[in-house]
Amino acid sequence: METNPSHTTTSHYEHSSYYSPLPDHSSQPSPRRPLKGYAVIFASMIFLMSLVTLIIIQSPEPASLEKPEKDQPLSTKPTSFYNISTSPVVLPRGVAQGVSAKSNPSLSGHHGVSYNWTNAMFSWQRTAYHFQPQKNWMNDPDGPLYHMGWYHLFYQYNPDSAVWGNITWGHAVSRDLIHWLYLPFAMVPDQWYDINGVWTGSATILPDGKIVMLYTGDTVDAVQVQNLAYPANLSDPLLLDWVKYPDNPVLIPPIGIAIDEYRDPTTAWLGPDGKWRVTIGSKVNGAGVSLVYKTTNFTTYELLENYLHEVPGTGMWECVDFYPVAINGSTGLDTSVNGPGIKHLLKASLDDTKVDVYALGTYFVNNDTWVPDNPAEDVGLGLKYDYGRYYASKTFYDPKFERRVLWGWINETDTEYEDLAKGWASLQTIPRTVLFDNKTGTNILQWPVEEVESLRLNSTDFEGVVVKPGSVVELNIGTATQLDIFADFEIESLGLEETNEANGGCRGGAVDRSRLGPFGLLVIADETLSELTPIYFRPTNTSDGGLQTYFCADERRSSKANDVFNQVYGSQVPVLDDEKFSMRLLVDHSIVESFAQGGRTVITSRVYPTEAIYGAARLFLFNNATGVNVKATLKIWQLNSAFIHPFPLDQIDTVKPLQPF
Ligand code: DQQ
Repeated sequence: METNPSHTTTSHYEHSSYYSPLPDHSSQPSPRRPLKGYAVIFASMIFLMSLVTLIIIQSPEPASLEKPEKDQPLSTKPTSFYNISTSPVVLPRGVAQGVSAKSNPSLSGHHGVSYNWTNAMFSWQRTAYHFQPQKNWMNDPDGPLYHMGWYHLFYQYNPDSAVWGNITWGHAVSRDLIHWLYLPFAMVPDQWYDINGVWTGSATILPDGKIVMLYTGDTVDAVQVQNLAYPANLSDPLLLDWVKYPDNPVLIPPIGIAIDEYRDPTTAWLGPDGKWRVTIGSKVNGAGVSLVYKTTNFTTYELLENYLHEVPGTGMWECVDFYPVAINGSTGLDTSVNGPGIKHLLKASLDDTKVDVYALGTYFVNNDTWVPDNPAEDVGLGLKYDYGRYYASKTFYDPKFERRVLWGWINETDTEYEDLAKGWASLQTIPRTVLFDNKTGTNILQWPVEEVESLRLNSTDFEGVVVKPGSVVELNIGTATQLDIFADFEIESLGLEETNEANGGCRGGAVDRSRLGPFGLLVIADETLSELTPIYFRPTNTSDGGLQTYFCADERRSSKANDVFNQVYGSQVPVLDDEKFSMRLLVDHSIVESFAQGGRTVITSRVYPTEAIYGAARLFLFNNATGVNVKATLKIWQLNSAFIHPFPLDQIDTVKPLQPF
């Protein structure tokens, strides 16, 4: 990590009037556009433009990111569903049916929309390149798979409403994980064993190409059971028709497991004894546990005496995922791969706190147990996939590009009354590849699939933009609602004495100043900074002379609306000695997916601005450190919208792409 001034890069701005305080805020720093062959003209233009267009709102005071009256202490409670109302008591939807809370009742306790939302505001919130259904409610991704040239995504869906209930499997297909075509529902709740909901499940591709789908059904008596389904016609690339096994359920809660704490079977993996293993999350005496079954035919199963793993105090484990990662390698691994040079990742979605937690460790196939590398960082005690609004994730192995791809559900933080008014709720993240981080050896790297780059339009470069302590600098990129942002930051010490930085971390938000931070970007901000979402680094000195860095997202001033949840999210991120502080952000209207240090720490933000929308949404750099200048280099692409529409099934006979390629 570079903590000393960098003297190697000379920015355009260092020789311009960049540091001159301007009388008003009407000008902005000019972007540097890569126009090959016009470098001289371009440089002159930049110089001239910089004289008139640079803006720096420079002040000895902290950058004005937070109005004191809006300051709220951070809660250490789960990110949602707390302090919602005292009168009347509103039970989060889903809890009564033996599953986790799904949407937010009214914050104020009354059954109506409390902020004066307009249709224009609601329309703007809908994303342009993330997957979401045309209307109504969606939650977990289910059974993602690749088959005959098509990626298939199934998802928990309510065909009737924008709140959780009547859960059905929605189905969509894509050639590239970005552009999607909606298909008819794959499975609806129509049998005694799933009449209360076709809940979450996973796909297993057998060596002969057959597809096995295991899913949880909520029975007529609200018992959680596991069911088997398979495609009616494997030679149909669209996998339109699904057959539920006539002798379902194939698994019922075993003795000692509560009937409503037994769900979400994983993709199966094959052991050296020729038997498949499946693991299912549950809870025993407050411990999150993962039961293991062996099977040869997916219709009959043997329950193993031991758990794959358990962690006391972590509560019900939903949506367990279990897969190998290569210690050295740039490709993903199919789920059954095992042997030297492989670690196994165990992920659970914690029902109590609504976070997806994981740990890396070793899988012992002789007794089907998994042991974490670091018991202090066991599942639920250490790392999260994503420190923001993110839940119920699931991976699959993509044989086309030999990669493991991770899907996650981004839920809403407004109220369900607003979701009903919008007519939709929730979306999926941009799919992310998962690799072991062999530089740190302690975490995975998540990165948007490269297909998202096909959405890139024009780009703008900024090089060596110096941001002084207490400054905000607008980045003049035009509309700032659909972006792919790469930003590197270096810090230049001003030689000030160290301050007491005992309270490191994200807790105090973007206004919590210390010598080395925070600094970063303000996204989805309006020109007057009345609404903004800082995504930032906050390094602090450690007692041994090193640095500890946090990566954070502060949503507390993201919206003027008083009926949406917003808080500060974030966690530590390793920044190695030879690394700059680097972040990549995918901005898509009300969603910001933020990746620090190549995807070591990830935060998904869900924001509902009222002013910083449409053409009023802007992008800024900020530096709220007291003792360092920050030098930022950025490349920012505008992103196109994705094509996400119903499949033209009436043209199916003539649709060429049905042929695999
Ligand atoms: N969602 C499903 C359950 C799962 C939960 C129900 C996680 O199978 O445990 O919609 O969000």
